[in-house]
Formats: sequence, C-alpha cells, structure tokens
Amino acid sequence: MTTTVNTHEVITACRACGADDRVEVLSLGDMPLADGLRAPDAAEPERRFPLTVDFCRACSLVQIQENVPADLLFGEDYPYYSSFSDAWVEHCRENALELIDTRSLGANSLVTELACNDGYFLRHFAEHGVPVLGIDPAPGPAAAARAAGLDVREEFFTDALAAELPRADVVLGNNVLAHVPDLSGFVAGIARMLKDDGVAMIEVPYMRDLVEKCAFDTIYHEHHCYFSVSALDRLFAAAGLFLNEVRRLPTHGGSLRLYAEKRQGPRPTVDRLLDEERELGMDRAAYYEGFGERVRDLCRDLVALLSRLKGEGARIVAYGAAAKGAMLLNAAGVGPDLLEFVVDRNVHKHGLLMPGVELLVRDTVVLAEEQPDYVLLLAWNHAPEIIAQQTEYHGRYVVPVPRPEVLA
Ligand code: JHZ
Ligand code: ZN
Repeated sequence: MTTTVNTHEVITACRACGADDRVEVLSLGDMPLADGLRAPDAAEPERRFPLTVDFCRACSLVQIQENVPADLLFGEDYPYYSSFSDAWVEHCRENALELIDTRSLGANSLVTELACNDGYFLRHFAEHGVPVLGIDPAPGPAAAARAAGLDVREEFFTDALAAELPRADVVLGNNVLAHVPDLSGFVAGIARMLKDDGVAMIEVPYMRDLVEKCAFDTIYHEHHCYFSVSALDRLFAAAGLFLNEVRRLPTHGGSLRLYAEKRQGPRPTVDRLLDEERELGMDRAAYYEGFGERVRDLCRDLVALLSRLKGEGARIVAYGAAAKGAMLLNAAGVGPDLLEFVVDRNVHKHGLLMPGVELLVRDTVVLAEEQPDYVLLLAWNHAPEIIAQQTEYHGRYVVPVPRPEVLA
C-alpha cells in the first residue's frame, strides 16, 4: 500500500478503508520531526520530511501522506514523558477510578495499555490491586514505567503481538491511535485482545476541535491520522467492534474518549455526534476547504505580533518544548530573531535545541530569574496549569491558538 521515496514512504491507499480516493487538505512543506530535539553539538544533519494532509472521500478519515520510519519517530531519544503534566495525570487517575468502579475491576482482571509511556495511567490501577500490562516501544518512558513497578513490553503493538498477549478486561489507548501507520491492523489487534465482555477505552484528539481552533500545530509526522466520529465508527465496525459511547473532552486542545465493545449497546452519544458531524459537513471534503488559508493567516499574525513586541524592545521567550511547539515555530518561521529560548519542565529536554530552529530548551526556573517581558505559550493546551505554577513570574503571556494574542 506504500511507495518508497528516499527514507520515508508515501501512502497510496487510505490508512483505514484502503480506498484510493483522497483529496489534499493542507501541505506544510518539509518539516523536522516534532519530537526530534537535538544536542547543540550533534554531528548528524537534521532530517526533514514533507508533511501533507489528505481527506479520504470514501471513509472521511483525515490522514497524512507520509510514513516516516518508526525508529526515527519513537527511537532511543524519544523525549515525551506523560507525567510532566499534573493535570493530565489527574485526568487519568479519575478515569482509572471510574473504570475500576463501573467495570468492577479487581485482582482477577487485566488492564492492558497500548503506549503506556512512563506508567502515568496504569499505576493508578496497580495501586488498587488490578493487574496491568503496558506496551510501549520508546525505551526511556518504558524504563520509567518499569521503575514504577509496572510490567512493560518494549514493543510496537500490532495484530501479531496481540495474538501472543493475554486477553484483557480493559484495553487503554490514550493518544496512540494517531501514531499508528497501519490503523486497521492496530484496531484488529485491539479486538483480538479484548475479552468478550471487555471494553477498549481510547482517547484521540478531535479533528473538529483542530479545525475550529486552527490547532494545526498538532499535525506532525507522529500523527498519521486526525479523527472524526464518522471515521472512527467505520474503523471500529470493520474490526468487529461497536462504538457504544463517545465523550468530548477538553484535553490536548479537544479530544474524544471512545468506548468500544464486542457487544452492541444503545449509543445515544455516538448518534448525536454523528448527526452533528453530518450537519457540519465533516464527512465531506468541502469542510476542510479554507483551512490551509487560516493556517497561513495564523502564522502571519503570530510573526506580526511577536515582531511588534520585539520592535518595542521586549524580551520574548517561549514555554513548552512540545511537539506542537516545534511545528508552530517551523511553520511560522519563528526563531532566534524573535525568541531568546524555550523553557520546559521535562528534564530530558533541557540543554537540547528545538527541532528545526536554534532555540535552546532551559529549565522553567529561569522565568522567575530573568523576568522576560513576554512568554509565548507553545504548550497552549496546558495554559491554566502553567500560568498557575508561575507565581514568581510577573510578565505577560502570548497564546498562538486559536489566534495569536497577548493574554489580559
Ligand atoms: P504536550 C504530546 O504532544 C506528545 P506535545 C504526543 N506526540 C502526542 O500525541 C500528543 O501529546 C497528544 C511541558 N510542560 O503535552 C511538558 C511543562 O513544561 O502539550 C511538555 O514538554 N510544564 C505523544 O509534546 C510540553 O510542556 C507544565 O506545567 O505537543 C507539553 O507538551 C506542563 C503541563 C507541561 O504535548
Ligand atoms: Zn478511507
């Protein structure tokens, strides 16, 4: 289903339905890898790959054309550790308690998580005596999960791996579905691993929020797909799973939480969102027309705002060496001429350069020490949490999304 171009591949068929009926929605040109932070003295030149978004007219899945090799995306130095956001860990803790209660989980149950990262989610089940199994291919986060006492298989999850694993009462997959190049195989693996009365609970960023907020910075090579309920419903049905409940969540700029089971149940929440999407036209290519222009306008407005502040003599830095931050800086062309450096709480990112731009990542304590005039919130999805922590910083914040502005 793919043809090889240099080191990445370009898909020739839809990642979900296999049809060859896609229209291009947006091209971001050649982009660095969003989580590819580099050492300042790295010998290897930085790699860039084209990034092009398509809409499948047959099943309405939005997806990128390119497959960058998985070991480049999630290899040795993968720097994303889920536990650096307290609000995210709390979100998952509450979710774990709800599942333990509603699914009556106990010592004879099994909760398996796909992309368990550093154990931010599974540890809440383990603390309540529920057996868990984590799967994650990234060595650093997997080691952190093991150090927390969790059982982890350091591998990519596939349908073939699913055949080897014990069947689970609950299969979790938060922010992993988009990371998978072979979407239909991955969902088939979930169905294979689930007990007959089990549930798969999966969170994905919602395409509708992405378009409405112009959150184009969440488009990068790690994210092969961008989901609507219409596309998800078809995808799960093809694997013999019923999407019985969907909830909209504010996390990661707007997400969906899906509950999929082997048995069909009443599904008012799913039907309501399907109706809303049909009314909005999300199942048609026309919905995405004009998106590219909005992206270009946002980038232009961000550069204009930062240039004006800089012209007034302001010192500007950025907060959040997030994957989305790397995309925003590169798409807008914002670098050392406008920003001085980036701060982040994740110690694994300190001392490295942001992908594609010569901006150093430093500890967040420097905000209080140096008091720059403005902080551009690259991790805008965590704005309330970040601002609440910065009690000793007295300058102002700039958000890029949904439109660039200085916060009051
Ligand atoms: P954050 C991630 O993208 C990773 P990113 C991944 N690619 C994915 O799929 C999506 O999420 C959904 C830091 N931070 O979570 C931590 C602070 O410094 O928006 C992170 O480096 N202080 C798998 O990378 C960055 O900001 C804080 O108080 O875009 C946030 O990255 C908080 C809350 C975060 O995800
Ligand atoms: Zn399709």
